[in-house]
Amino acid sequence: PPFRIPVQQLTVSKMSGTPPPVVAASDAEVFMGLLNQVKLDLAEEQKKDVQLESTFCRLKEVLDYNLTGGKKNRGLSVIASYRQLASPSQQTEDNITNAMIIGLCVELLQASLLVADDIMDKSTTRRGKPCWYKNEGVGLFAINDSFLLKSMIYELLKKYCTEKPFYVNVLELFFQVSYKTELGQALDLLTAQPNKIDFSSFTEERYEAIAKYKTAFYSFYLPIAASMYMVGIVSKEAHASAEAILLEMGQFFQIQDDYLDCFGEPEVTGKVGTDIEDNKCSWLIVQALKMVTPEQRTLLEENYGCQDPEKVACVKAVYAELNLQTVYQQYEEKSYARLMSLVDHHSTSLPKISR
Ligand code: DMA
Ligand code: MG
Ligand code: MG
Ligand code: MG
Repeated sequence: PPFRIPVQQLTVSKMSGTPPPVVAASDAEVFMGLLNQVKLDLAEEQKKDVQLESTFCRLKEVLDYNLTGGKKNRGLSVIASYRQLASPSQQTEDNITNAMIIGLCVELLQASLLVADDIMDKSTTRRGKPCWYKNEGVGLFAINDSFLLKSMIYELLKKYCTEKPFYVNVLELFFQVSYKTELGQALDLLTAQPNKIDFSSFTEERYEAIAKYKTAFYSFYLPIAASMYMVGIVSKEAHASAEAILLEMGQFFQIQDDYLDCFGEPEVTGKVGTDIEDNKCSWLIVQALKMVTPEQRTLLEENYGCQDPEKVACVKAVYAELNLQTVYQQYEEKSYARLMSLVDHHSTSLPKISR
């Protein structure tokens, strides 16, 4: 059959309208069960060197704190897309478990990135709890915890997947995608230097590059590409085709994230926004700069990128004057429709894949 981009697990959804179809509720449970398995593996590991006992205990805490409470969209995407891509003979329990392990690896990458991102963004809450580094006795210790979370990916892959034909492809995928994300985070930070308001760098092109590298590769391309490799789809064309549309979804997702940073409710998003304070090249400021009067631009220049809540309120007041919420809603409608038509287009035009 022609290779169809697995549409079911797409995690982009409009903020209005019906939610996207979800994966089986039991997947999330099995997923958490796997996390327990990983902790048991660590307990085994720990026996090999008594000196590391306290380190492994702590690592289990790091895992518990940072792998729970999220939506797990990225990890569950691996499992859902595996189910759609695998042939009936590939749908064995062993293979599905493998997909879950890779899904857990994607969640580990996400956890590692978020722990570091929250330090760099000076955020306070994540998934409705204090950011990991904000916890008593953690602080900059969290930097090493982020490294450990990432190393866990490779430990897991080694332990459960070395013998699999997809091992090297999936390994390289994680390396490549991590590198792209780190480049994206670097660009995000370079474009948001503290105490240096320079709106001339806040262009659409810069915005798109930041969103693509820091978010789209790891959140959208990675989960689907991993399951493509697992079922044996290795052709460059098939991956390029999937990548094109998945990166666009990633962009949509980051624009929504930027919108929610300012207009979302922390009770719903689980995090308090920091983009205005952090001088970020957010979608909102890029749109605002396209519409402002010279007076409004001056106001933004004087108030953007400061911790002072009054200054933040002043930026938000300019956003309100510019009706940015409506601008966003219009973008969302247009972009959602475009994505759905892209899915239609790509899912029928892709070449047949011989497995
Ligand atoms: C997130 O960008 C990107 C990565 C790689 C974690 P962000 O700082 O806007 O994310 P969040 O709003 O979740 O802090
Ligand atoms: Mg952040
Ligand atoms: Mg960030
Ligand atoms: Mg954000």
